[in-house]
Amino acid sequence: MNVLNTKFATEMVGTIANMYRLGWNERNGGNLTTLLTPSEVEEVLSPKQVLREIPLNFDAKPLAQKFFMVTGSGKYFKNVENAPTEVLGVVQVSECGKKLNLLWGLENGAVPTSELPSHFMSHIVRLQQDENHRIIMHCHPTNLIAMTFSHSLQEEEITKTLWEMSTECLVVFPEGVSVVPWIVPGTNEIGKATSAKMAAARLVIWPHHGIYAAGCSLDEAFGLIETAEKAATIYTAVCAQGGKKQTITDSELNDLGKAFGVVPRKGILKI
Ligand code: 2HA
Ligand code: ZN
Repeated sequence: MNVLNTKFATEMVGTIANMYRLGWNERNGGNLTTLLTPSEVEEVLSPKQVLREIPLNFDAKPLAQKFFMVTGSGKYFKNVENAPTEVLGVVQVSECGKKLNLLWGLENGAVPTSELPSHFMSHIVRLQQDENHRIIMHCHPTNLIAMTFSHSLQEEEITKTLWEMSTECLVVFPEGVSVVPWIVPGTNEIGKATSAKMAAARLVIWPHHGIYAAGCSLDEAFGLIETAEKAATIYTAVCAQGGKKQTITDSELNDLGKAFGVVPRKGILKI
């Protein structure tokens, strides 16, 4: 079997194509990394057949020997269906955690996403929360980014607004959204800030830039961003229509949490 026929590659290509069509990934915007199981990889690749070694400038030791499918730096999500072997790669983190062994893809000298520090540091933190964790997804959804200009960046306030904009939000992300300060992308610094927030929430907003999501599956990470961006889109329309005349009350949001068996992030609902 060929890598491109595997379930993980097919799902990755399909998800990336959907992200592009939703307008979340203009040009080379956004990146996606998926933790693969050894059996998924070893069905189609030999970890001994290393095509290239790629140095890392941060410590990925907690991920030593783990396999990932990653998007390439500077690659366009738009092109994933036509050029999957250039846009995507399969890598294994070396034993020492200081380099990657490229096993497949990233053709023509491509390297993994410039946001690898944020991805790998977030994978490390999410695996501590949930052993089934698999996905880190980053993209640039328009209305969420717009809200980082027009709305308070305080986590409790932006979470509350998103919860109010659509009944499903509190059920989908009861832990709310976290926000990091504006930091230069691609740096270890933004990686540290993002992963620190990932301890408590699967959604982390990068003001004036985009959003990060974590999940145990591509559907979970995609669904988190899709739901938050839908709420942000409703917020945009509500503002354009002149603002709220009524809303879902805190006590109704609390009832919602109880009905669906989720615990809303503390300090947001005043009940
Ligand atoms: O270039 O989205 O954050 C890809 C990005 C950087
Ligand atoms: Zn970005």
